[in-house]
Amino acid sequence: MMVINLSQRVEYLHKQLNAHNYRYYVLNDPIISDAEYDELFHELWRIEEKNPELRTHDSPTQRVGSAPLALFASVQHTVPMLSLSNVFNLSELEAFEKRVRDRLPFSRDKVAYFCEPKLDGLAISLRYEKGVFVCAATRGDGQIGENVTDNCRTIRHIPLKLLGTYPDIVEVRGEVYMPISGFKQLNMRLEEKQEKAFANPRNAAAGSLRQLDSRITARRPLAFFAYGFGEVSAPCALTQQEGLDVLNSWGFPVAKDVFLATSIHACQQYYDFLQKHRHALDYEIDGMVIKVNDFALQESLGFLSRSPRWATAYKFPAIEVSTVIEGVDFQVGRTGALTPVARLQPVSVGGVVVSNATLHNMDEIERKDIRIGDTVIIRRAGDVIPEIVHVVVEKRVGHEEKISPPSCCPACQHSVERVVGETVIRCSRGLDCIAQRKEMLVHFSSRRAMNIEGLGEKLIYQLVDTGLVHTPVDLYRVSVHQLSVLARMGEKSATNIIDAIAGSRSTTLNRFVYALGIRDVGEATALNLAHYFLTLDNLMSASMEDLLKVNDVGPIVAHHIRTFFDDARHQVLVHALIQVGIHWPEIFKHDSDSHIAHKIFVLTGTLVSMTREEAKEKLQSLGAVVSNSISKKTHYLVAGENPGSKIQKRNSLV
Ligand code: 3BD
Repeated sequence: MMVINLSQRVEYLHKQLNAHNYRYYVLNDPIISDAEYDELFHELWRIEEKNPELRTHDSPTQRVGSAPLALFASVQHTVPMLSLSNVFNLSELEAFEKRVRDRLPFSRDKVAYFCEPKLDGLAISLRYEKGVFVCAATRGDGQIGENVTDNCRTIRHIPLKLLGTYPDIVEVRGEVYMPISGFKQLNMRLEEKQEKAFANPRNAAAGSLRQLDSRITARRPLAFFAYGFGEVSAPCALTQQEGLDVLNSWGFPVAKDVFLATSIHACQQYYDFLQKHRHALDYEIDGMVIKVNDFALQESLGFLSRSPRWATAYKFPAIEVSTVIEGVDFQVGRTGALTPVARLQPVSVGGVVVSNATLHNMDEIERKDIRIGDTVIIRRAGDVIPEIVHVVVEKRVGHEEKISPPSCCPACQHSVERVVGETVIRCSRGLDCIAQRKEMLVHFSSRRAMNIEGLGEKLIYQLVDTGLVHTPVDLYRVSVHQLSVLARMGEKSATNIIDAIAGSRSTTLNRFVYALGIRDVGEATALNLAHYFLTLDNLMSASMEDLLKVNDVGPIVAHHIRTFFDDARHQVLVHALIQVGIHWPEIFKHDSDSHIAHKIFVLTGTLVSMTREEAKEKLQSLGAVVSNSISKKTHYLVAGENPGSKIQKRNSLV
């Protein structure tokens, strides 16, 4: 019975290696030498070489990466990955706390806040089924991310098998980052090989994680720390503090520099402390995350759009440096607005080379008295576009030039207009301006509009520049051959994009209205318009009076909608789009005694005949409200396969 002995030995080696891994990477306190570890590792390796049937995905030997992928698959997060609101000073922090208190169902003397350093890495979700690591996904847009399982398997800080006791399904949320020491070594290595170094640890972490070849990821010094839960098949903790202890007991590193504050002023003190000591840490932090500690209170606070009301990021002040303005360009946006952008002498701001800064509009230029040739202080906060804080007037030598508003559109040379009372300068040629056409197409194809996957900004610019595409209608006439020649891409990739364009014909009225890019008509307004008017014809022929009856539509938005549909070019465009086959399901008038109108639905699990997003759109078209989280107000819970924790929650509510 040789095989049974071997598999017992394999099991023993797994346990030993996992335990030593945990002591080394999580506790930072190894109890055996590297050589002893290597010996165990190689014993396992040799057994697996000779007996490949004993090599499992969660084996400690499977951390070296595997053959490159063609592309990352998408993963839909069963529980969305949220965003965090920001505060920048004590008074904003106090306002956050006031909102928390005002919303709590009963007044409390004390709300405890859990403070964590905010690591500057990449948010990620790790899924474990029966304790075995099965999937890792990037945050993406919070709903859909990329499958980076192979890459994450190479990160030693991520357990392949959970320790202790755990529910059948757990998703662990955390941040993949690169320690500063590892980042410096990596850059030295890259420079020796005359390869391009990374600007900062965050970029290095992103560049290393998003490698199609996970063998490259395996050689990068990535690390991980856990800060929360996604889908769980059973509740795991009652507070954030307890949650981190649980995560740690399963084998995850968690931040050590945390603090349980019993007042917002204690939060402020800890923030000051972190800011003072941030340079002593081996990882970059860009602020502190503050979370209401009690999970039950979190639950009752809920969310505001995509951010929890129970947490916020208290950001450190942005980095400021000085540079010189070499010139000003005007960029044309989708609605024709010309935005001045300063061309800067390139300068490194916190490791990132900056050569542009937005100037917002002419009023901003006048208010700050910004001139070409001026020395200015610029600021970059997180990932946002750098801004000019102020001019260093003492550095003026007298040759600085005032910036004059453009008299014509830089893209189409047509004259521009500035409406009295508005600060924005516009090119009013709409679809006849090449720049606006490009931006309209980018918006039209975007994920939340017609959702044409693979048709990005660069490709759209190429299609317009070569004259192949003028309006969205032309997209539906491009052939695989044209696309593959133009973009020098393979037949397969071109076919995928053409298929995506063709598939976008089947949509919803609200997506279509949003995709048209009417000024100030965002997703929410488009949905309200669709629900109110039910058909495109009704919307197109609606009077100002009718439009004003729609939820959230005021005189300005109503005017933009009317102006848009009064434009003969837009009427031609809309009809041509219907002609090429764009269609959507009919929306039924929701009479008030319909079963579905105004009812609150929550969807969970895998549905059989459609995706959750499709089901959501269908329900919305019938007048239902679809919510992400279940509460006492929920009318219907639609549960597919593997429904997860929402079912239990429901059972606890009925
Ligand atoms: C950290 C959301 C909540 C669970 C939502 C409260 C926004 C990045 O150290 N907690 C942390 C850290 C990030 C977090 C939450 N706790 N969300 C947290 C976070 N200690 N970095 N984030 N994220 C993660 C994000 N990422 C990319 C684009 C937009 N938002």
